[in-house]
Amino acid sequence: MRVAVLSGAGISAESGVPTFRDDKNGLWARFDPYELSSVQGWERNPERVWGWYLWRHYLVGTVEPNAGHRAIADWQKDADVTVITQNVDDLHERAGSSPVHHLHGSLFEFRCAHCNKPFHEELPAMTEPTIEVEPPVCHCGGLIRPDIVWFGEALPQGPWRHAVDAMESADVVVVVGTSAIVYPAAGLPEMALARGTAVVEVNPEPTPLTPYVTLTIRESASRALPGLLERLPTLLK
Ligand code: BJW
Ligand code: ZN
Repeated sequence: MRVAVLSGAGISAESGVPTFRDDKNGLWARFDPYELSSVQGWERNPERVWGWYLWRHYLVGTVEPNAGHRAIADWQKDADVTVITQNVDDLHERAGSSPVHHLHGSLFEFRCAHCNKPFHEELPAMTEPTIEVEPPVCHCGGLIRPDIVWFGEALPQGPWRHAVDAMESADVVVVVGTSAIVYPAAGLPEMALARGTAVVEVNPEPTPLTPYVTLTIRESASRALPGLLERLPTLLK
């Protein structure tokens, strides 16, 4: 059985990484996440955006993958499983999944916002959240930014191609922990459904995708994913 997994922030929530739309507690809760993750937001206040990403970069380094990430890595040992994630953390990789196709970039890669040159220098550790921090400056004078896909930016071609191929060749698509509202990623399960492929949604809450999927499992990722692959043939009968 060929399986494609599309994950979102919900799979990392139980590891302690706030989801994109539900982070009501952090220092940045009073700011609009759409502003913090857009080119306009960066241009208006790069110090605030850099502070937010530096904090999340630190935070992700302090947490561990959970049973949901580990279950998917286990599936890859026995079946043909393609992992596509919208997440910018590295928890799928740390759980043992390989390869992982990151549609929205990585919290661990940086580049110049002006000349695009990758930036490999060590970053100052932010062990306490700090609302505004000066970003490093490239040799060309441009500011260093996270290599993350912000609103209004194109997705990286390689991961996108892998994702579309996976939707076209999968026997079943498992969509886990995403609000399914950010395009073009949210269009991937739609592609599979249009081909008649079974789509299973794992999410404690309904999403705009829910009415169209083949099967909904309204549980958290860490409860639903362990053992799911073995149960799928029966569940989809
Ligand atoms: C649990 C759980 C548990 C909780 N277990 N589940 C129509 C078509 C195409 C595009 C557009 C369109 N309309 C508008 C657009 C543009 C825009 C868009 O989609 N906007 C929408 C908001 C309407 N899209 C873009 O701008 C994209 N680019 C683009 O379209 O480019 C065009 C272009 C082409 C050529 C040249 C130039 C341009 C880019 C989108 C980039 C998204 N980036 C972000 C931020 C960066 C990463 C970061 O900093 O984190 O990526 S936005 C943010 O949303 C982040 C996420 O990856 C992404 C998806 O969020 P996700 O993962 O679904 O998280 P949440 O928080 O929303 O949901 C969590 C879910 O988990 C919930 O459902 C919970 O219930 C659940 N959950 N606990 C399981 N334990
Ligand atoms: Zn530069």
